Amino acid sequence: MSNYSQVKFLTSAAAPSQFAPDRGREAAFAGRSNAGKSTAINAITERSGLARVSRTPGRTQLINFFEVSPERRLVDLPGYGFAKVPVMVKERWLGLMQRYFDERESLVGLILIVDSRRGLGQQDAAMLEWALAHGRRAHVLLSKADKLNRQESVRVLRETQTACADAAVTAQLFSARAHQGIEEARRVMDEWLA
Ligand SMILES: Nc1nc2c(ncn2[C@@H]2O[C@H](COP(=O)(O)OP(=O)(O)O)[C@@H](O)[C@H]2O)c(=O)[nH]1
Ligand SMILES: [Mg+2]
Repeated sequence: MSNYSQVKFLTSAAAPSQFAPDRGREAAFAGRSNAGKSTAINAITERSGLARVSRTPGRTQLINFFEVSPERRLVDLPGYGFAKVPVMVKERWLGLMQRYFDERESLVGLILIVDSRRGLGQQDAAMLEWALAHGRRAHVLLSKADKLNRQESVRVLRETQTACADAAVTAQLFSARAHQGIEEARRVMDEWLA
C-alpha cells in the first residue's frame, strides 16, 4: 500500500477564501481538460472514485483539496484548453489560478499531466512557468503512453526533457491503463511532501 491510499477529500474551492488552510506541504495536479489528470490521480492514490473521470471536459472549475496525512495534501486544479468554455469561465479560471500560484505558500510542486500524443503545449508551458516563478518544483507526466509505440514514446519523452532542460523540470512516461510510471510519480511526490 502506498502513502497515498489513505487520501481523504478535504474541500472544494471556487474562491481563495475557500482554500484549505495554507499549512504544511502540498503537490498540485494540472493539465488540459481530457489530458488524463483525474485518471492519473486515481491511479497514484489507488482510489478509483477519488477524482471524477469525466467524459465532459472542462466542467470542473473548482480546486479540490485532498489530505494525504496531516498537513500533507494533493490538489486537483481545474483543467484548461477546452475551446467551448465561455470567456467568463476562462477569466474566472485565470483569476483563480493566479491567486493560487501567487499566494499558496504550502505549494511545493506541480505535477503537470500532458497527453503524450499531443506533447507540451503553450498553456502547459505557461503552467510550468507559473509554478517555477515562485521557486516550486515541477514534474511532467506524459500520459496515455500506452497509445504510443516504443519509438514514439522515447521521442516525446526526449523532446519534453529538452524543452524543459533549462527550467529544471523533470518528465516521465505515464499510463494509468498500462500501470506504467505510477511508482516513479509517487517517488517524486514522496520527495516533495517529505
Ligand atoms: N488509453 C488511455 N486512456 C486514458 C488514460 N488515462 C486517461 N485516459 C482516458 O482519457 C480520457 C480523459 O481522462 P480524464 O482522467 O477524465 O482526464 P482529465 O479531464 O484530465 O481529468 C478518458 O476517456 C480516459 O479514459 C491512459 O493511461 N490510457
Ligand atoms: Mg478530470
